[in-house]
Amino acid sequence: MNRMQTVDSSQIEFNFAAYIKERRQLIENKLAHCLDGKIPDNLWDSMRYSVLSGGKRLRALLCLASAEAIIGLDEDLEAFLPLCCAIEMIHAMSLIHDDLPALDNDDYRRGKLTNHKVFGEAIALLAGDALLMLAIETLIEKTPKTIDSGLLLDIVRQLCQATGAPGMVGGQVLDLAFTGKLTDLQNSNASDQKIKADTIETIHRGKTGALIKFAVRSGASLAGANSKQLTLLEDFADKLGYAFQIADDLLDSTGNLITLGKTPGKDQASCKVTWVTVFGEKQALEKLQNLEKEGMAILNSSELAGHNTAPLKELLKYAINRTN
Ligand code: GRG
Repeated sequence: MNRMQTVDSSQIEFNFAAYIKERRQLIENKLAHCLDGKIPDNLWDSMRYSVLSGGKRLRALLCLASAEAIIGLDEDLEAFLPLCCAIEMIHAMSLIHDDLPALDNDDYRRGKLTNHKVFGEAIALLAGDALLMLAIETLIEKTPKTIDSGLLLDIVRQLCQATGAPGMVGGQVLDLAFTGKLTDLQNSNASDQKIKADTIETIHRGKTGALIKFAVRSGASLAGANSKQLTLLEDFADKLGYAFQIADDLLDSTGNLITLGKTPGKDQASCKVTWVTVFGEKQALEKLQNLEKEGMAILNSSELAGHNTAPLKELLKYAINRTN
C-alpha cells in the first residue's frame, strides 16, 4: 500500500500534544492570575480550589482552536484568554453546584474531594455564585479595549443564554426531571426510538452542549468569523458537544474512580436517562462514530477549506476517545 495516499497532509506537521500543552499553560497562567491576590478566606480558597484543580480545559481549548481556525496558527492569543477564563470559571461553578447533595451528590471530582466536602455546602454554593459573576467581570474587564464593544456585549449576552435557563440551567432541570424515569423510557414502545433519542439530545444539548457551543462560537466570533463560518462552526460544536456527553456517559459505565477522578456507575444507579442507559454501550459507540464523521464533514466543507481546522479535528477525536 502506498502510505502517502492514506495520510492527510494537513495533519502531518500538526503536533496535537504540543499544541494542547502550550495552550493549557496559557489558560492555567491566566486563570491563576485572575484568582490571585485575593484575601485567603474560605470563599476565595473555595473558588481557587475548584478552578485551579486541573481539568482538561476542553472548553477553553475549543475556544482557542476555533479562533485559530479563523486567524491562523501561531498568532498572539492574549485577547482570547479572558474569554477562555470566563468559560472555565462557569464550567467550574457548574461542577461545584452539580456535585452538591441537592443535585448529583458526588464526593469526588478531578481525583479530589468535591468542593462542598472540603468547604461545606454553604460556601460551595456561594463560591459557585461568586465564580459566575467573576466570569462575567473577567470577560468585560480583561478583554482588550481594542475589541469592538458591541461585539463584546453580544458575546456576554450569548454567554448568559448558554449558562442560564435556555442552556445549562434549563438542561440540568430537564435532567433532574427525567432522573428516575429510566425504566418508563426503556419500557416505552419500540417505535418510540426517535422520541427517546430526542429526549436525551434535548437534555444534553442544554446541560453540556450549550457551553461547548458557546466556546466554539465565541472564539470564532471574537476572531472576526463571518456568519457562514459561525453557522458551520456552531453545527460542528453541536456534534462535538453531544459526542462529548455520550463519551462521558460511556466512561461512567466503563471507567473507575482512579482513571475518572469521580465515582463511576452513578447513572445506572440513579436511573439517569443517557444514551448508554437507554440504548446500551454498543449503540452509544455507533452513535459516537456517526457524530465524529458528521463533525469532520463539517470541518472539511468547502467554506472552511483552507482554514486551520486541524486543532478542531483533533479536539473532536479527543472529546470522543478520552479516558477521563
Ligand atoms: C451554570 C448557573 C449555572 C448553574 C449550574 C449544575 C448545573 C447548573 C449544570 C450542570 C452542568 C454539568 C455539570 C454538566 C455535565 C458536563 C460534564 C460532562 C462535565 C465534565 O466536564 P469535563 O470532563 O471536566 O470537561 P474537567 O474536569 O475535565 O474540566
